[in-house]
Amino acid sequence: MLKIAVQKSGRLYEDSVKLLKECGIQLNNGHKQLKAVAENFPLEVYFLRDDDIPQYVYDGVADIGIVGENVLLEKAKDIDLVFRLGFGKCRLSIAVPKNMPYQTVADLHGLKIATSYSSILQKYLQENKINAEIHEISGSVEIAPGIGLADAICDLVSSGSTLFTNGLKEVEVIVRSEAVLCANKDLSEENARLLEKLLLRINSVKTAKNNKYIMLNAPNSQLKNIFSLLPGMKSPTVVPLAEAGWSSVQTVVNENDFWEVIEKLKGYDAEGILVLPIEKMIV
Ligand code: PRT
Ligand code: ZN
Repeated sequence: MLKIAVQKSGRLYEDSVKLLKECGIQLNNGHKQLKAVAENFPLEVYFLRDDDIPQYVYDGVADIGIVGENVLLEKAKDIDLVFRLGFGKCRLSIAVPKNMPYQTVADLHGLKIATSYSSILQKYLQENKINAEIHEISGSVEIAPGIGLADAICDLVSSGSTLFTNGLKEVEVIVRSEAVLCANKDLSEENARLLEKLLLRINSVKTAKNNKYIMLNAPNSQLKNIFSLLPGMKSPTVVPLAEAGWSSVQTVVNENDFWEVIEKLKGYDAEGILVLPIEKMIV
């Protein structure tokens, strides 16, 4: 039985549970309980505070966990980062009052910086040879300069609106973070095998999200040009249409290239282009 720790409530809870669901794993009860058991996969889910997850995984109380990379770095436990999950994206940044002149990192010399990430910040200051005072607080870091508790802050930022409403500007990005799957270094053979199985499912869910299935009609004279745009998984599927000289082409296109490919396809007389989401993709 594989044991996974996920956040009990907060920003990562919903996406973590959704990911398990998309992997075909059904849980028998919600996060109101400490523990849930999957009905159709040998998996037990523990709902915990995110800050505790690296320690639980390190101790082997949980075999794997889903946590922000920022927490993983701050706690610095000897556990493996197995997979970047693509949600919970944010950055850990230094911000100063917006009217403070700031040019380079050297301007942080002698400042008092409030943060909940003292270990990451200390490392960053050392690497940049900055002599600044770290003031550790556990929450509401963004109000520290306004109430005279600190000169600057080091906190998580996503949209930047919290900094803006508190009269602060972001001046240095220390790390970029997203939710990650982490794992104990000493998994039993059985659990390592279960983790492989789970990873195959996570991979297929993620790959599917990054790709779209395209169907289109095109004159046969343009097929060569169209194929050069569509790498597909191996090669596109081509089916002749009832109308002579025309074919239906079906293939998979990466989300990043999507609009560019569509524009070029139209240039090659493609018609009736249909775009469908893919639920799972096993490559
Ligand atoms: O109760 P528990 O201890 O489990 O939760 P928590 O309150 O410590 O964490 P939570 O739920 O706030 O965040 C969990 C994880 O989400 C973090 O560790 C990050 O990996 C990730 N994440 C992504 C964020 C943000 N985006 C984020 N914007 N965590 C916090 N914030 C906060 C930030 O601290 C600041 O107060 O949101 C505010 C800034 O947001 P913007 O959009 O105004 O820039
Ligand atoms: Zn927390």
